[in-house]
Amino acid sequence: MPATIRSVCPYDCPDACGLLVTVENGRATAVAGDPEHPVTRGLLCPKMAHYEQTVHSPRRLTTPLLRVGQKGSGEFEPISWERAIELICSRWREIIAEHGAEAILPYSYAGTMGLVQRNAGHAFFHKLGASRLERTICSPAKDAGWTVLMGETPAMDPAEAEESDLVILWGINAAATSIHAMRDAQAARRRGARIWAVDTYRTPTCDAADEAFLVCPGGDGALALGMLHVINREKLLDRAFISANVLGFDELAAQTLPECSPSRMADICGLPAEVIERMAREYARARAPFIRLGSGLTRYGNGAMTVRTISCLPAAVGAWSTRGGGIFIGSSTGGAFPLQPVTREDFITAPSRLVSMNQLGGALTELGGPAIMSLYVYHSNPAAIAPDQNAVIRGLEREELFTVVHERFLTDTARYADIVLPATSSLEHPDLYRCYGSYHAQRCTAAIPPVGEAKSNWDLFSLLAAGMGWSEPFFRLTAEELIEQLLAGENRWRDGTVTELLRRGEPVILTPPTEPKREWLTPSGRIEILNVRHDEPLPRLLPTHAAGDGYPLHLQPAVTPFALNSSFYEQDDLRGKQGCMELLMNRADAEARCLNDGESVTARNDRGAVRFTLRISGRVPVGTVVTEGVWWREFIPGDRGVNALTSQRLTDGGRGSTLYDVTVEVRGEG
Ligand SMILES: Nc1nc2c(c(=O)[nH]1)N[C@H]1C(S)=C(S)[C@@H](COP(=O)(O)OP(=O)(O)OC[C@H]3O[C@@H](n4cnc5c(=O)[nH]c(N)nc54)[C@H](O)[C@@H]3O)O[C@H]1N2
Ligand SMILES: Nc1nc2c(c(=O)[nH]1)N[C@H]1C(S)=C(S)[C@@H](COP(=O)(O)OP(=O)(O)OC[C@H]3O[C@@H](n4cnc5c(=O)[nH]c(N)nc54)[C@H](O)[C@@H]3O)O[C@H]1N2
Ligand code: SF4
Ligand SMILES: [Mo]
Repeated sequence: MPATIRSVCPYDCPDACGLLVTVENGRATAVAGDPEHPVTRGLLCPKMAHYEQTVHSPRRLTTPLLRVGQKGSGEFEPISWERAIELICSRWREIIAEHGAEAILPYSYAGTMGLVQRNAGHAFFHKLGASRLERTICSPAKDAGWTVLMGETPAMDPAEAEESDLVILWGINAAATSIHAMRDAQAARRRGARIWAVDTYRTPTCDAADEAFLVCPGGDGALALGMLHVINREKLLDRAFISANVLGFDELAAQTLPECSPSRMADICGLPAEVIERMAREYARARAPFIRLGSGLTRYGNGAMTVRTISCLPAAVGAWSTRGGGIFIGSSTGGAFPLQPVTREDFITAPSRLVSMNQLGGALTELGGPAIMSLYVYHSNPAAIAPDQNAVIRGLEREELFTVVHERFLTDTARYADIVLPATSSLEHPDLYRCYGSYHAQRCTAAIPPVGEAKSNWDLFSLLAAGMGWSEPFFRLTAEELIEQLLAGENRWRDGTVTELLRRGEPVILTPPTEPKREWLTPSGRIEILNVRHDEPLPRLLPTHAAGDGYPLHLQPAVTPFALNSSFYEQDDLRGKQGCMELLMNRADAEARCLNDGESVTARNDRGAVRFTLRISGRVPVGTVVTEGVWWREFIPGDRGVNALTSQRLTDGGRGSTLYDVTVEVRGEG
């Protein structure tokens, strides 16, 4: 008899959907969205519709592997778990004796978002004294920019969007990356709202919007300043809201805005002055304008400043005081489940050095004192997803670097490993999930036994701790016991009833401890457009990094609806929907370079050269080229993916990646 088991989507997506998994004879045979989940409401994205094909893919790794060929060749032989653990621990002991523990670097990110499995290595590496990884690849500039203005103010409830009359999807490809936000926007539209999309090319989200505004990459700060200029000039401000809630609007108006006329901002953001004027008026006159801010526009040298500048808009027009109005950058539900019982910062005896995950290439090839001698990768695929792929691969090719990769698949990174260890999928281990697109949380148990000899992140760190001869009882806890520690005690986010529902595997909605949209958790208690504690007290125009690089085309390494970063390429059907690794280019740019549709082209800059299939497309404006997805090397025409073109430079706040801040030139092969 098939059983239906509740689970949670583990991927790095804002939505953490509730799943119903059909299990027959220990195998998952179907996956559906949980109709009773308050946010999912039965709706899954195309990626997860056949998750069983990922879980039971013939490509799954099923035993530990030892490298027998050259690094990168992908030649391995199976070994036992005992031998694998013994090889790893003995090599680490040697490295620590010779170079110190900081010569070991863990690298992990978001293969799974479960609170136990995602953070399972922290305690182990803290105790080892290894270098610490700064996990900043995604969008820390968003939080950095928000915090300058809003301090610790929690996010509003994004479901309020349904009550807005103007929903602005700004730098977010919601139709692909946040389908429940798209659903909420469409619900608002059925009640009369308009939807705007602000992007750099015509995404499926732009198609679903009433109006799309295409800006130059990194130009949104200029757009927002131009709008603020008009709102101020035409007295469309909410003066009562500003005097009660905002610090420094007059300083902004006096010092920054005079320089930001729509005609000047038009040159930077690429939208005509009259469009900026119209956007300003319609935004200010909307009853409850709602901005959903994505991550795309944050991955630039000016990303944090852009977020800070856009976040001034709802303050200027008092959007916060109406239901449905405001701006949502992501929910921060971390307070509901403090992670110390899992991450065990108390195991740190002396804080070791921090290495940015965005600068892995530099760390592996240039860092001294001590050099990195061992890399332990789990639930991440840095050879594909990290910027400056050529530097990363030069590092991974170092013969003396001892690389261990814990993975579900033989990824581009696993191909460079000395030892590969098979990982469970989310259906094979328990965990507790919260999310960043809403306020729900859910706990789940394993739905099926491990595939082959796969082990979960946590179980593997228990084995490694035993292999190192450590006696702490902590490392002998089970994942279920750790989940229980995270759930223990009530806090201001969840009372006893909610915690009990979590224990039973029910999806719950957490309640932020302070009331969003009423209290501003900044030192002054106001929205700080003027923040005197910051190096830049007022928002202003900042250039991008790539502006100075001297290449003519902006490159957008954007996402596809049919994959999630480098995940899901194992599913043939999903990969088939993507076709091949394309470069989308406007006809005018193609003609100027004598390039034809379908032709093989090379995009290059100072960091690398990447082959694509050219797709001439009206979706991209002149001056911008786009590629979607982070392809596995085995499926691409050349030997480098798009990240051979991206750089290790960091954002202006939050030390984030600047993956979208790239320029290139493109040539045919003929
Ligand atoms: N299908 C799918 N879903 C995903 C992912 C995926 O790879 N595929 N990835 C997941 C992860 S890890 C994350 S962080 C989220 C990210 O999800 P989003 O927040 O949607 O971020 P991105 O898709 O990176 O970028 C959003 C849009 O910003 C645009 N953009 C780039 N630069 C600029 C700019 O300067 N200005 C403006 N206005 N727009 C710009 C891009 O073209 C893109 O369409 O999605 C998650 N969900
Ligand atoms: N060009 C380009 N580069 C990008 C992006 C982009 O849009 N374009 N997006 C960037 C962003 S926003 C992010 S967040 C990063 C994401 O970068 P990553 O977090 O590295 O994400 P994935 O590429 O999905 O790789 C996750 C890996 O974890 C493995 N995995 C899944 N579950 C488990 C598990 O339980 N245990 C173990 N050990 N392994 C598991 C999967 O098989 C997969 O290979 O990429 C960044 N890089
Ligand atoms: S990837 Fe996102 S939208 Fe798709 S099922 Fe998972 S949580 Fe839901
Ligand atoms: Mo991300």
